[in-house]
Amino acid sequence: MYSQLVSSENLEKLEKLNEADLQFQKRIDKGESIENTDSMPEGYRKTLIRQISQHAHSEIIGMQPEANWITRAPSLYRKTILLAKVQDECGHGLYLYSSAETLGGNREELTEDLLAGKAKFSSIFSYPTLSWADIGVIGWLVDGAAIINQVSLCKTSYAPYAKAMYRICKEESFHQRQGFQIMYSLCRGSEDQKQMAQDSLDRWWWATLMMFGPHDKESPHSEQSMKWRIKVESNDELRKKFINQVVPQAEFLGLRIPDEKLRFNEAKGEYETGEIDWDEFYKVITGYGIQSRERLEVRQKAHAKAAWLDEAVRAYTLKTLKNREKKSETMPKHPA
Ligand code: BYC
Repeated sequence: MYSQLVSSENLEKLEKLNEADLQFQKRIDKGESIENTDSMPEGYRKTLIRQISQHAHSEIIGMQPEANWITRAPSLYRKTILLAKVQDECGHGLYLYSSAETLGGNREELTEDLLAGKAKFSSIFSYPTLSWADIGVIGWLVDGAAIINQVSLCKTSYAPYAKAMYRICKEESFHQRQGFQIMYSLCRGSEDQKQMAQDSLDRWWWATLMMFGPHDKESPHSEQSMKWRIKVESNDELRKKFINQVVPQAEFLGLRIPDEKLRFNEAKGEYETGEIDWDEFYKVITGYGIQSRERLEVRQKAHAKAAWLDEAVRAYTLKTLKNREKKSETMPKHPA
């Protein structure tokens, strides 16, 4: 029902299966990895550039909600950890832009699309961080959800993306643990601290579940992306994994999941939940989240402020290349 609200390319049109595409599919079905030098269907390349660049944008925009708390971290110890984490997220964005570039994606154009509000970034970063506990919840739940998704993506068919995911996951697991540790401290602290942790979970729970994307039957890209093994597990499968993992963690912390319908189904060995507010999800991913506009404005300002640096790097690169050329012209030629 919602698929038509989403501006996505009609992959069926792109993918008229010819012999080369069939051979490509056979490689995928055999579990082979695809390198950037291999031939690939245009739809495969475009789908990857879309997904990888959205992922990169999410890492870069995702620095903002946490960076808001660097100056307000409750101790020097927490501040240094948070600083390192925010820098890691920037690094993740850079790995991912590089990975998109291996497919012919142009980083400047991808960035322009983000700044112009044409490209998506993860829905979760349109929500505000109102208290220190939100930093705990971001690490515990947001990074926790990201790990579930990204561990699965380590097995994606496109090798440079899988390699980036592998490196990112190692850092994400540290992020998740530091978030859980913040929550643990708050939940073992005063009544006010415990209340702050509960309030934060109440505000972030449903938004975190939305990170996995629409239900499989409403996800326009899933079927083809899974055929190509760009996605290895579906949106709903990953969401379920996440819920089964974090509900016992919340119980351990002594926190209540804000879902009256949540219950453990003994027969299936998994949790059942209430329904996500999909109207809210589509509002957020079309740019109408609480802070969607503000996140973009901050990014636009930062980009404009750093324009001089881009120019300086470009001028320096040009100068270095010219010097190298001059040097090679004056070098004595090797006798034939
Ligand atoms: N938010 O057909 P579907 C992090 C869009 S960063 C926004 O299921 P697909 C962190 C989707 O893009 C974590 N948009 O799509 C960073 C598509 O739109 P278009 C970021 C969403 O691609 C800093 C449309 O809805 N992780 O953890 O097959 C600090 C239809 O959906 C969302 C990644 O990016 C959403 N939640 O599956 C801390 C992981 N969900 O392009 C932490 C990589 C869906 O048609 N990405 N959409 O306009 C993926 O795994 C997949 O792209 C998704 C969506 C599962 C997200």
